[in-house]
Amino acid sequence: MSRLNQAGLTGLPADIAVPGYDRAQVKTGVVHLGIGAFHRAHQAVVFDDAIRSGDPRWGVLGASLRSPGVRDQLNPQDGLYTLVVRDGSDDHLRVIGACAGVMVGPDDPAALVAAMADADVHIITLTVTEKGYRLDPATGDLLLSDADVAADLVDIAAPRTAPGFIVAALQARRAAGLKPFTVISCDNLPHNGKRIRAGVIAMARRIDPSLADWIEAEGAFPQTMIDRIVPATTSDDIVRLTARLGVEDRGMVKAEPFTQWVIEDWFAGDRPDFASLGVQLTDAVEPWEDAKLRLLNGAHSAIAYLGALSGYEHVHEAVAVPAFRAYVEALWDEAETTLNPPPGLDIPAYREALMARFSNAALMHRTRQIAMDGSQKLPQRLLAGAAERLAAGQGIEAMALGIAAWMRWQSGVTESGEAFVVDDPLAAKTAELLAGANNDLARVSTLLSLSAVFPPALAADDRFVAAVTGTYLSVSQNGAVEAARLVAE
Ligand code: CS2
Repeated sequence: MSRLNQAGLTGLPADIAVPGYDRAQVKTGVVHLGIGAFHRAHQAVVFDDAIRSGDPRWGVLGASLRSPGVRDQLNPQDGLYTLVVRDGSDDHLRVIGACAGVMVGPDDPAALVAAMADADVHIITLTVTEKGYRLDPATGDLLLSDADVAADLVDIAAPRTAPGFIVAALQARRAAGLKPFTVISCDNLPHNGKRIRAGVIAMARRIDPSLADWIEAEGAFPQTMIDRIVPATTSDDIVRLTARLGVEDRGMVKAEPFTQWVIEDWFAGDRPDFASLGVQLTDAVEPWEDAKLRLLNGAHSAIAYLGALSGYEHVHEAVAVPAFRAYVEALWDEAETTLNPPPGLDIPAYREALMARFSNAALMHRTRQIAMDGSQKLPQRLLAGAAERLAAGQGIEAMALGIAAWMRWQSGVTESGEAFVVDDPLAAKTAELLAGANNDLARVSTLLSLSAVFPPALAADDRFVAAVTGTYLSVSQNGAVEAARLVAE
């Protein structure tokens, strides 16, 4: 089966949108670190829109910092891939042309640094997942104990980490008399811009203090809120698309219709006319970010653990269970009181839209995909809101159930007894802690000692401990569905 590529674009069925511009004229203005499905279905589409609207400066060079998988999907396809938007009726297909190709960091780190230091590059976007920032999730400090961070500090010319690549490229730009690029973090981290900035400056300071000063003074690290549900592509998705395209597209991504990008209005140099591309520019991203992390992502994580434990493979199946649906509403009732909604965000309408998004059966979003890396997600999705509610003297039963479900997930066995691999950077640590605990109370208490996840003050709060322990016992004794029903009633 031949692959999607530039030469074959004209042979695609007429109902498929293709790049209507001359790709040979497109310059690389963006380097994206961590080119997974989310970038391809979200930011790259905005850059593709920018190019379509007549500004060819915004081509994207993708980079993978770990494996060559995406390079092997996209480079044989001249960087082209299909965005499949699924709303439950017909699939809407569009071939995205913004991506010039993919480089793999570990193959030739210096080449990627050189590409990032190119004068045409104005923006670095990143989706390297929470753990890719190499920051302690609880304190936000650069993880000096991380072997790759240590290696970057010894040899920044051949970086391994995302902050390392940014520092190396900024060093090269400064030496060449260029301005810094704008670094736009697109991960679901609170204060994502501040975090990557802190990591980059902390690393730069250890390498060359004057470089750190320059980055502090001239760099721009806007905070962002990004939103689009992009489930991992399955082989079935590719087979279905092949039948539509007549060629195989191994780089395809599937997504829901909804998409949103809010960016803090802070840039070091050129950028596309974001406002005309549907991107919201604002001075205050935080209220948007909190609303999204605590409503969408908080419910996603809670429902992922509860659903996956009780055998629901996909999000839409889990939220169709009345107890889970009512529980999500109860969780939102709690989370809502911790928010300071920005003008333009109508929380009841947002909640209603979210439930409809979760119910999108065409997406087939796996609960186990969302369950990944929970130790990195819990703090911003559930713990921060719980701490704020406790400080205000409010109850946290629904939030506690989400946290307890994460704890129960660390056991690596579902309610029906199926064993699974806990996919989390702290999995070895949680397994070690749990091995020393022989009853539910001991399990909760040992997991609460994980200071990289639970801020010590919260873990020591009797109300927090009581709520998490109570809901954990309920999940363990009643099962996830009944535990959710009890919390929601
Ligand atoms: C999900 C997110 O996998 C997860 O943790 O909660 O990827 C979610 O789909 C996106 O943040 C939606 O914008």
